[in-house]
Order: sequence, then structure tokens, then C-alpha cells
Amino acid sequence: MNFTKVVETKWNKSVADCSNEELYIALLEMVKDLAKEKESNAGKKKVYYISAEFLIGKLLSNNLINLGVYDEVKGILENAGKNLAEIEEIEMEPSLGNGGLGRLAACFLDSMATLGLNGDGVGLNYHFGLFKQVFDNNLQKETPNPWITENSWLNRTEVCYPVDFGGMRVWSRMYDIDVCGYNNRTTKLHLFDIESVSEIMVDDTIHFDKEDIARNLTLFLYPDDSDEQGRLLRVYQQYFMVSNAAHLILDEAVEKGSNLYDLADYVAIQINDTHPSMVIPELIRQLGQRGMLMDDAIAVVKKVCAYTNHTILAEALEKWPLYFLEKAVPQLMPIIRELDNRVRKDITDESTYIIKDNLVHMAHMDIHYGYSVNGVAYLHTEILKNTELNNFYKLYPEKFNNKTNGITFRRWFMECNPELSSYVTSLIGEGWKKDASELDKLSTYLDDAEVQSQILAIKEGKKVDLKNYLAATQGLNVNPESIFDIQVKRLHEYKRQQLNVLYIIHKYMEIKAGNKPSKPITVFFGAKAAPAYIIAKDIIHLILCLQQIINNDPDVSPYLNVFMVENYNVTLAERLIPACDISEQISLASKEASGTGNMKFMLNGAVTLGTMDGANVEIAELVGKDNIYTFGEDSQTVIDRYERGDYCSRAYYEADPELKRAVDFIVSDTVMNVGTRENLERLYNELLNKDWFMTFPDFQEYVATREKAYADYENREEWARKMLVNISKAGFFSSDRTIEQYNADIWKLN
Ligand code: 26V
Repeated sequence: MNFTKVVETKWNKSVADCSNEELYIALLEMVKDLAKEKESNAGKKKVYYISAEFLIGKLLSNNLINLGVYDEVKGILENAGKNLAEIEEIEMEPSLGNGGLGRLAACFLDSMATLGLNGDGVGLNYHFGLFKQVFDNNLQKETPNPWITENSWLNRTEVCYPVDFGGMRVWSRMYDIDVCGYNNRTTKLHLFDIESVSEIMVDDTIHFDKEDIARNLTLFLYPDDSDEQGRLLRVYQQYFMVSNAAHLILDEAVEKGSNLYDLADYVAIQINDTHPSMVIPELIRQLGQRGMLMDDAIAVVKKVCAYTNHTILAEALEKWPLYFLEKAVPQLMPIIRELDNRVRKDITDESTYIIKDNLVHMAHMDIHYGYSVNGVAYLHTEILKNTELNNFYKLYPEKFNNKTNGITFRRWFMECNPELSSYVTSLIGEGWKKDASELDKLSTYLDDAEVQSQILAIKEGKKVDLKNYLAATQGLNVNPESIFDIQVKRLHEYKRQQLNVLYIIHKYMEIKAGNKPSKPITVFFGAKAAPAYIIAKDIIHLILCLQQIINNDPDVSPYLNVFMVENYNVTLAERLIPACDISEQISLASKEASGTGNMKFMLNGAVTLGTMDGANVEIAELVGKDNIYTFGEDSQTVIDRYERGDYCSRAYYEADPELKRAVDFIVSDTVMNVGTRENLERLYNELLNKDWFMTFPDFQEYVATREKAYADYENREEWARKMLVNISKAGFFSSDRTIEQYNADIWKLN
């Protein structure tokens, strides 16, 4: 397809005469047509990856790359005096996920398409993605984040199903997004919507009438669940998602010749965390409607459903009150009770029952009635087996398996860092694009002075790019000559942005006292806090206050700067990650299931500063101790400490004057002058009296390790070597590898 011709046919003028908007629309239409021409992955058996989130990010560049026309299109635009990067700005980012879980689902679709696996995604067509974050008076405010414009990636289909709720029926419609594999075929992301959805319910806030289900069902990703109506709406959303999925799955299987008793020959369903867990009783219900007996339907479902666990945080393991389900989905209740009764009949361990204390434990249903349970990194799976889900592991050891997460190198290397990825290609050839383990060939260049200096020069260039981007889009003034130390991820206490903050305060005070670092440091944060998560928002408030204080202090700002970028999303991640020197992965050991940002940073030549948690453990193993900075108590120490329940943060505070000085600063006049007393005092008290995620015991080692990293940074050759080791060992974290393992061990397609 010839882009110049496409433009001329569409707009009746040359590329040079078109506006960026016109070029964007022409590109979108061309890419959609190109994707339609590609062969779709096929086969007798198909995996349905059901997920409440698909954080796909912008698709234009990604699709141009995967379709193999990126360079050609970029060249045509450049010749006409146009800039692809500017055209990309027109695309609205579909922020259809909160963080790692949703981004993982998007990377998996890319890998399934690329590997030619017959797998589709199934989710919801939220009209507004995760809220748009704005800072106002050093506080986070949330505003709606629309992404569906007249010209979008969605293709309307004729697939519609009735979905019944207690006392109400809605009609669905399926929209598809073509997912382009790299130089290969396509697969589909099916997003279900309600026909009766009403965007006019949304004003310029994220508040809306949560009870008008027939109009609001697909309006927002995860409506605020701080109140009961919000939580109930989530149940409606989840059932709507899985009821449509079950219809689609059964229709497609029957179409291919399944008699439904042999469904497992045609279908595997991956349940992405517990949000789609109701697919189990819903499939049983629909199989019943199609004439199958309960015993047979249960047997079929047990061979079809597989569950992925993404967190051990108790508050994130969904348990729905019985009366919620009775109200929203009464037709499922007899089935869920039957599933629970069968467990009660066979199993004595009450802790594994599905219904307890009038709550339905979704993960328990998945584990009893699925054939596979997987964690998302080695350590995480070990903790599931030995601690969190040990009672289940004892019942079904054969169901448990690990699938260490991965990332797609198309988006997180080729697209976001063409400079580095094409330089790597010039050294070791193209093979890594299809077999990421070939990155290991870089090992021969670790001590090559020319390669080292090129790698450093590319990093400098990406830092300048980021500086320019943040100046243009957020009005920030970044020093590209400084060390870029970056922590970007959802704001959560277990991820411990507050520990990073304590270091910053400590460093600020050291600089004030005359201990200046030899190389300036810029610390970047990017994070959204759940709208109802008070302490997380207090941490954002403190970071923004520190940004104001430090960046405006002439004694300190030449040496230390702090920037919290506004509205961190996939698009910003693509700018920040390639520019990073030090990747902060400092969760409390045992709490971060895997992390995937850690992998993206490593691939782009950042060195990790982290705890032995999640996939950091595997990164450390791969790169060796000289090429990562680890610190902090290990997961077993932490688990034991929780078990004993004897952690007392105040004791650490009293015993460590430097820690005390940093914590006290939170409520000092300096901060109070730019901040809000209520937020700052609440955070101070939380740390001093609770510190549930144990930042204080790790503080001194964190400070020392971070100082060591900054000191090592001075030796540029040694640092370049560390960068090269990290890039060369990142191949393991390709989502192609992860997906091949899911297929080999769980889905068994082909
Ligand atoms: C959910 C919730 C919901 C309610 C309150 C607090 C809370 C805290 C955490 C979560 C996490 C939900 C699951 C999730 O996103 N897990 C992430 O999955 C990634 C992909 O496997 C993994 O890399 C991250 O470590 C893990 O946190």
C-alpha cells in the first residue's frame, strides 16, 4: 500500500498540504486496512485471555512497526516536511488499565499475534480510561480520560448478546481491535460494550450516577470502589464481561464443530486475576442452557479454565458479599452454592471454601475449578505455594506453576528506543527481534571502548529528548547533564515511593549541610493514586511539595532536582524509560508479584536499584551482583515479621537520628509553608505509628546503596559495561518467551 496515494485519494491533496489531523486519519485508515489484509491466527483450539484491563497505549507507531511500514511512512512524511512524532500526539491514549496487570495483557496480545498463536483478548470497551491526573495546589485531582474519537481503532461488529441481571436485561455489542503481530499475522482484542451506554452522564469530573447500570456499565474503568455502589457496579461490569465472553466462546466452538463435551479440545480460558472469575459459574450456566447436565458442565469447565494470580495483597483478593451477587446475578447463585457444596463435601480444610462469612472468595473458586494456577515470577509463585496459597498447594500441587512475566520488545525497545535498538542490531544482527535470547550476543562487546561510548552517547541523547519533551508538554526544566533516577509505577505504599522520598529529604539536608554530590541528580516520579486511597494521595502531595521546595532552593537545585510528571501513562513511560540511568524497584520484599517496569528499564540500559522482590530476583540472578544494586530485608524476614506482628516503626525512628531528621522534616515549617497540614500530618503519623510496609528497617541500607550507585556512575566505562550487561541479559524477559511457556504448559494450542 502506498501512503502517498492513500492520502491523495482520501483528501484530494498531497501529503505536504495536509494538516497533521488529516494525516493521522489517513494513517489510521491505512493501518486498519493493512491489518485486515493480514491473515488472522487460526486453528482448532483457541485461548481466550479474559481481562478487565488491556492497557494497550497508543497504537499508531506500534502498528506501523509491526506491519513493517514504519520507516517507509516516516520517510514519506519527512520528505513532505511532516513529523510522525507530532502526528502521534493527535492519537488519544486508550488508558484501559491501572498498571502492570493491564499492560501485561497488552504485551501478551502482541506476542500471541507475533508467535502466530490462536488467541484473542476479551474485555470491556470502557469509554473513559483510568482518570486523567492533574496537579492542583500540590494535590492530585482526577478528571475524565476519554479516548474514543470519531476515528478510532475500534471496529464495530454485528455480534450482540442479551445479558441478564437481577431484574434487568441489557444488550451488548462487540467491538474489535486488530492486534498486529510483528511481521506476522493478527489476532483480535474483543471489547464488549452496552448498546445503551450514555456518555452524557459524565461531566468534567469522574463522578456519575452509579446506579443507572443500563447507561453507565461501560463508562469507566474500575469505577471508584470506595463506596458500595461503586463496588456493586464492578460486579455488574465483571458479569457483563464474562457472560459475553462465554457466549462468544461457546458460539465459536460450536461453529468449529465442538459438541461442547469436547470443549477443552477447542478452548482454553485464561482468567487474568479474579476479575473474570465469574466465567466459571457462567459457563456452567450457559452449558446448562444448551442442554448439558451440571456434572458434565463442571467437568468441562475444569478442563478449560486456568487462573493467573497477580498479587498476594489480601485487600486485592476479591471477595464479594453474597447479597451483591444475589442482587446483580441471582442466576449464578445456585451454581456458586453448588460449587461450594462440592468442595465442602470433598475437602476438610475450611480455609479453602468458596463461601465463608457470607463472602464469595473468587480466587478459591478459580483454584478448585480451574486446571492451572500460576504466579507471575519465580519468587511470587514460591510464596503462593509455600505461604499465601499453601492450603491449596497441598490439595493440588500439580495445578501450580510459574510464568515469569515479560514485555514486548516491539513497543519497549524498537518503538521507544529506535536509536539503541538499531545500534544493537548493527552489532549483533536482526535475530533478537524474533528470538530475544540473542541479545546475549552483546556479551562480546562488554569491554569494547567504542561500543561503550556509543551506548553512553545514545543514553545522553535520550535524556535530552526527555528534557525537551517535558519542557514542551509539562513546562518542566530538567538538567540533562544530571543522573536520571526514576521511579514510575502506580502509587502504592507497598511499592514504597515514600522510601524514595525519605532518601530525597535526607539528601536535601546533606546538601544543605554542605555535602554536595559530585554529579547532579534528578529524581523523577510518575504515579497515579487511586482516587480514594488517602495515604497514596498524601505521598503525592509530599513529593510535589518537595519538588517545589528543592527545585527553587538555590543552595540545592544545582545538585538535586525532583519532578513528579503529571498523568503518568504508557506514552510517558515510552519517553522516560529510555532516558533512565537508575531504575527504582524498591517494593517491600514479598509484596511486588513481579513488576514489569523493571524489565523495560533494564532492556533500555538502566541499572536497577532494588529489593530482592518479584522479578528483581531473576534480574539479579541474570546480571550478577556487580550489575544491580540490591538492598533491604529479604522476603522471608519480612514474612516472619508480619507473622510475629511485632514491627514497631517508632523504635527505628528513635534509634536513628538521620531517619528521625528525615521523617520530622515532613511536618517542618519548610514543608508546611508550601503544603497542607492535614495531608502532611496524616502521612507523618502513618509512618511513625504504623509504616505497614516497613520502610524504616530498610532506610539506612537504601541510602548507602543509592550512594554507592551514584559513586559508581562516575566511572563511565564501568557504568557503560553495567548497562551492556543489563541489555544483553534482558532477552529472558521478552513476553514471547512468557507466552511460549503459557502455551507449552497451560494452553497447548496447535
Ligand atoms: C489491586 C488492588 C485493588 C484494591 C486495593 C489495593 C490493590 C492493590 C494492588 C492491586 C493489584 C492488582 C493486581 C495487579 O495489578 N498486579 C500486578 O500484576 C503485574 C503483572 O503480573 C505484576 O507485574 C505486578 O507486580 C503486580 O502488582
